[in-house]
This record gives sequence, structure tokens and C-alpha cells, in this order.
Amino acid sequence: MAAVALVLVVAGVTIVVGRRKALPPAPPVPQLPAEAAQPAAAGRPVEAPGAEPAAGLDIPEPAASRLSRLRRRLSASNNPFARGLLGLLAADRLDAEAWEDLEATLITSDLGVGPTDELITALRRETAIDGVSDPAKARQVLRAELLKLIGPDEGRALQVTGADGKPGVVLVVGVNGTGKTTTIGKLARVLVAEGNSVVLAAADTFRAAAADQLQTWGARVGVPVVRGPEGGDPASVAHDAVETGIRDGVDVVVVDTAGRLHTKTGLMDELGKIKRVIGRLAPVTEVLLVIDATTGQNGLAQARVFAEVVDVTGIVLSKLDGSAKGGIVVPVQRELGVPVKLIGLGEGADDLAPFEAEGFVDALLGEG
Ligand SMILES: Nc1nc2c(ncn2[C@@H]2O[C@H](COP(=O)(O)OP(=O)(O)OP(=O)(O)O)[C@@H](O)[C@H]2O)c(=O)[nH]1
Ligand SMILES: [Mg+2]
Repeated sequence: MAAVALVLVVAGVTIVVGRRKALPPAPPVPQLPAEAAQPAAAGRPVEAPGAEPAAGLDIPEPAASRLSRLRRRLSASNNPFARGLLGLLAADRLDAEAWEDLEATLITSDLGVGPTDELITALRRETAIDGVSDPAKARQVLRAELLKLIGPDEGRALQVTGADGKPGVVLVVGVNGTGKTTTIGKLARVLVAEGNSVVLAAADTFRAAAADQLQTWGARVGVPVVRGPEGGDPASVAHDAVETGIRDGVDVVVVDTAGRLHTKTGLMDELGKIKRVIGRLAPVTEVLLVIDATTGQNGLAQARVFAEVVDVTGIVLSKLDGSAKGGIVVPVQRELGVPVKLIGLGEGADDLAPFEAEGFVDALLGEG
């Protein structure tokens, strides 16, 4: 996944495209050559998500240093999927055993049985044309076929621009523990770095710690957090936050929600109400569903319930760092019919990147 870091982080703080900046531009981000990317001691963001708010504001890490750090983290040596493929494709010949190994690796990566079959069939067909089993050719075909499975990158940009001078509203949903609050913290940081003003809504009123956690992120990134009483009405918190956003001419309001799956009806009622109440003030421009990449098919099944109760417009695949489960991108998109827009690569403030197919595939194959 090294190249995920490379390509995606070069895109770095440009997750949001085509936005009008309503605020003064963010402080310039120094563009260091990748080799000179060792982070300086000063101005480094605090890594631990639970850290106390720094006295001064966190300054986003320069894209280049983020890049080198993520590349290290996701290098083939740390990524079982890439390691498996590398070993396999380095073989002199692709014999029956090698094909079986490849199939097992793909299934273990959570690519799913259907897509794995398609991939193996295409690979065998393509590599048999010359009557030889050529690993280099296999790698090339594997790359092309994986790209086909993942699909084009159109439609992966986040929709955070509101209409009629109103804020864009991003609603973040998902099973508890998947990484919603962490993703919101990281996303707020990117939005701020791009010159947007942001308000966060702690509409997870289920427990006070949830709002505290969001507030810690808000303090780190320098954005206000609207919260209500513990056990209060989540929709009312979301309402207040969007109202504040409109009043203050804020660019983006990001709404955190509770992840507990009480019952499908309960979930539908709660998320439906939040969305309706916000919608009276300003349309929700993006509904992000966070899925924990390490939970595989089980996580996908739970995510499906959310997709049934609210109109999801984008997926955040969290915890891809060091996971062998990169293949999950394909079934997630297929089954939910929504593109993966962001990926989480760690617990740190800069560990969020836009998803981009080529970079992702090259990283899976240990290239880049
Ligand atoms: N390694 C890794 N850990 C992550 C990532 N994203 C989130 N986490 C960790 O996952 C745990 C849960 O994250 P939260 O953001 O609290 O999850 P949540 O969905 O808000 O959980 P609830 O509020 O309980 O519904 C925390 O320990 C995070 O630090 C990621 O991309 N990589
Ligand atoms: Mg949370």
C-alpha cells in the first residue's frame, strides 16, 4: 500500500476539489522533497488521538513528510497482502500450486469469492495466450484486472460545498468503534488546511465521553464543537450545529453520530430524524459510512444495515494500515453501490487519505 500513500498523499490536502475558499488561505504548507521529509521536532502534530489539546494549534504535517511516513508504514514488508503477491509473482513459473496460492491470498484479502474467481479466470486467460506462464505478464494483467474491479475514480471527491451560501453538511455514520470520530477529527484537519471554516456536531449523545473525544479533536484542529447534554436528542445537537454554521457563515459542518445498532428501526428513526432536521436548514451534501477494514465480511454485513436506513454517498475504509484486508474495497463498493472516498491509515491526525484506484493497486502489488 506504499503507493496509496504516495499518490494519495501527494493529493494530500486536496481531498476537496473545486471549493470556494471563504476564509483567508491556510498557512503555506512547505513542499519538501521526499528525502528531506524527516519531520522536524517543532510544529509536529501530536500523534496520539487521545492526547490533550496542545497549547498552540496543531499545524498539519507537510504532505511530503506524511508521505514518507505512510510509505514506511504501508511498505510491502508490513503489508501481508503485498508480501504474498510479491513472493508469488517472483516465482519462475506459475504452476498449479502458484495459482492456488494466489487464489488463497486474494480470498484472505477479503476480495470476495466472486471477484477472486473473475480475477483468476482473466489472469489465466491472459497469461495463457503465449502458451507460457510469465510472472511479469501476470503482474501486469493482475494490475489491469484489479483496476477494472475497483472502477474509475470519478465521483470519489467529497461533496462539501453547500448551496445558497449555506454550509456543506457531512453526516458520518457507521457501527460503533469503526472510527467515525477519529475520521471526523482527521477530516476537519484537512478541511481547515484547505482554508475552510468548520463546525463539528457531537450528535453522539449516547455517552459524554463521545462528545469529549470529539471536543479533543476540535481543540487540536482549532474548530468549534457544538454539543448537548448527555442522553439528549442527537437531532437537536445536529440542528444547533448547522444553525451555528449558517449564522457564522461556516463552510462545512461535520456531524458525528452514535454507532450502536439498537434495532434497525431505532437506527432508522434516529438517523432519519437527524437528516430530516438538518435538511430543513441546509441539505446534507455527503453521508459518509465508515467501515473498519479489519472486520471483513462481518463489518460489511453491519454496514449494509446502515446503507439501508440512510442514503450513503461515500465510504470511508478505516484501519487499512497494516491490514491484509485491502481487497475489501471491491465487495464494499459492489454491494453498497457507493464509491470508497477516503481511507484511514492509522490513528494519527494525518492518517487519512483520499482513495485513488491506481495508487491503491500499485500499493497492493508492492509497487511505487
Ligand atoms: N489503526 C487504526 N486505528 C484507527 C483508525 N481509525 C480509527 N482508529 C481507532 O479505532 C478506535 C475507534 O475509533 P473511534 O473514532 O472512536 O470510533 P467510532 O466509530 O467513533 O466509535 P463509537 O463512537 O463508539 O461509535 C480508536 O482507538 C481509534 O484510534 C485507522 O485508520 N487506523
Ligand atoms: Mg465516536
